[in-house]
Amino acid sequence: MKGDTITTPRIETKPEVERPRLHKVILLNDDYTPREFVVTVLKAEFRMSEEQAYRVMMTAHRRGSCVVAVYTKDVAETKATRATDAARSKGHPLTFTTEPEE
Ligand code: TYC
Repeated sequence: MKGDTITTPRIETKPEVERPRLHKVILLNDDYTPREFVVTVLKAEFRMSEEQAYRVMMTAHRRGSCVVAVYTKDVAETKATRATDAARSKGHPLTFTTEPEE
């Protein structure tokens, strides 16, 4: 009918939770771990292809470090520890660290 206006109540809602910050897994260069071993660990622990793993390894080799992937904090820490432990168990100093994304 004329003059009948249907209005929707406007309720302002504020998001109460924020997305958890993601954490980077970072590959560090060293002078001793064989390149092929770095590639093997990247493929096994981070499910990378040979080509991806080779590129990431070479970036760390040339620049000193390379971001491998980002995950939630727990997953990033677990993967970095597993990958570093895999290297230690073969006597290599290869190290993965984590850091929060901005
Ligand atoms: N720098 C190593 C070498 O010349 C290879 C290497 C690459 C090691 C990347 C670690 O994160 C790394 N044998």
